[in-house]
Amino acid sequence: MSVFREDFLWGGAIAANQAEGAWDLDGKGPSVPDMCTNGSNKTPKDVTTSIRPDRLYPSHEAIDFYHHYEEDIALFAEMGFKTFRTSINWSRIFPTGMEDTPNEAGLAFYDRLFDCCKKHNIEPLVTISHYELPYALVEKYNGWAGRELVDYFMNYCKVIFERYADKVKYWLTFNEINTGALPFGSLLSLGTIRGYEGPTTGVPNEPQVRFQALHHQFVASAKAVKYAHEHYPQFQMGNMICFVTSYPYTCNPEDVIRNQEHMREMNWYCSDVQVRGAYPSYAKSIWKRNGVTIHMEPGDEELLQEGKVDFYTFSYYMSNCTSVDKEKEQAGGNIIMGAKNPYLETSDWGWQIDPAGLRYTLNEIYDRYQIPLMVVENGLGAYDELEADGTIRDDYRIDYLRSHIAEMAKAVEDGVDLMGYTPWGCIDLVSASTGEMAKRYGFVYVEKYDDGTGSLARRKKKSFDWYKKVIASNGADLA
Ligand code: BGP
Repeated sequence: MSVFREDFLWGGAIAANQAEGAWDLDGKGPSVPDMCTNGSNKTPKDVTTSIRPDRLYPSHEAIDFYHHYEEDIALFAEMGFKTFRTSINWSRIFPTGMEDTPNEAGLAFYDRLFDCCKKHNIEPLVTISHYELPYALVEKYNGWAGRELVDYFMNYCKVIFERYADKVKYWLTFNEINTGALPFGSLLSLGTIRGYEGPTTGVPNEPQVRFQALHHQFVASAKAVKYAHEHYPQFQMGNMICFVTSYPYTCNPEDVIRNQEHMREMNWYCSDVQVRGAYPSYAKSIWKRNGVTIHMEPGDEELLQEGKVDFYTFSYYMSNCTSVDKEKEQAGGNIIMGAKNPYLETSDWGWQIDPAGLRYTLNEIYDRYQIPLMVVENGLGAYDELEADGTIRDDYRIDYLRSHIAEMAKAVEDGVDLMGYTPWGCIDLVSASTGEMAKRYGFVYVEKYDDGTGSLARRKKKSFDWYKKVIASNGADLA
């Protein structure tokens, strides 16, 4: 018996810059990820201020989804996808972000893509900005540090809302907006890297700039939500948080307090603004800790209140622990490190695998906000082996997904209103953190390798048929 809603949105997720390729085709301008070279599990990517002919830039071809989307969407349809999460590449629509008129060829691509989804009865779920700021906005304004970006973002939103009003109903404003509260966010999320060239681990980390830039994103998100509600009542507008649940390492009250601070700064700060429409009471203590003063313009507070999202979405890969003991062994993780949890195993990339943490997280979020939730990223980045007979036996991925879906079911039984589930990288794509192809998440394997070679051929992995069965049984059959 399925515990999930009858209209549960099963699907998968990708982002334009990690999949499309065609980085300079049909009028597209360069975006921040187009300036990032490849890295690895051990070596960080570099970001350059111009394109170097001797370097490899994985987003430039990626998996060439731009030319393979029909084949790929057909594969998703075969698995029974009800929804497909992707993003629109801002610099395909406005190559520098600052033009008066949009690039028709870019708009036409997404017409074809959404029409193709429709043909297969797949509902698009569109991230408006997924780690792909036009690079010209970095050069001119230091990315979101410039308040001007609010207006440029609105120009972009108005154009895509109007163009795709009949094709897209579900929208997310900014991918993992809360990464802007962390040093990592300076690069992909905020683009506050003007003039910087070097390893992505060394991008400028100025809390004053980050938190102010994040304020601009809050205002932009609220404006977009407000505008959508006023003009397109059929739209459902969501936020998107990189949720990294953290547990106190011990029951020492000092650990518990430190963990609470960490949970607020990492996970709650941004969604409190986007869901409740105002900065939370503890925001002042975060600003103080970071030595930050936020400059607000008249009307900002009203705007935040008027632009509250309709549903809450988040990525969940792993969990962490917080300890006041600086000597505690550390574990790696998505965007942020933490103390190593002795009860959990880790992925090949050191991320701590915690399915029960997803149930806990869903309950925590729903208790706080009581609006529908959706898990829009989850999955296992792993090394896959393409065997001589062409099969990829990814049982480890099936185990990961099975245990997370089972915990989602428990959360639904706990009372959480869960709308859908789109595991990350339903087709192999470029890793956001390392630029690798070897870190694979997909149900569909892509013959593309870290050195940029590969036929780009698509192959079904073992998990493909497994996920198809999960969807067909509305999550009841996880065997
Ligand atoms: C999230 C991003 C994605 C994605 C995913 C997996 O933080 O929203 O864009 O890539 O993490 O991370 P990675 O690609 O580094 O394995």
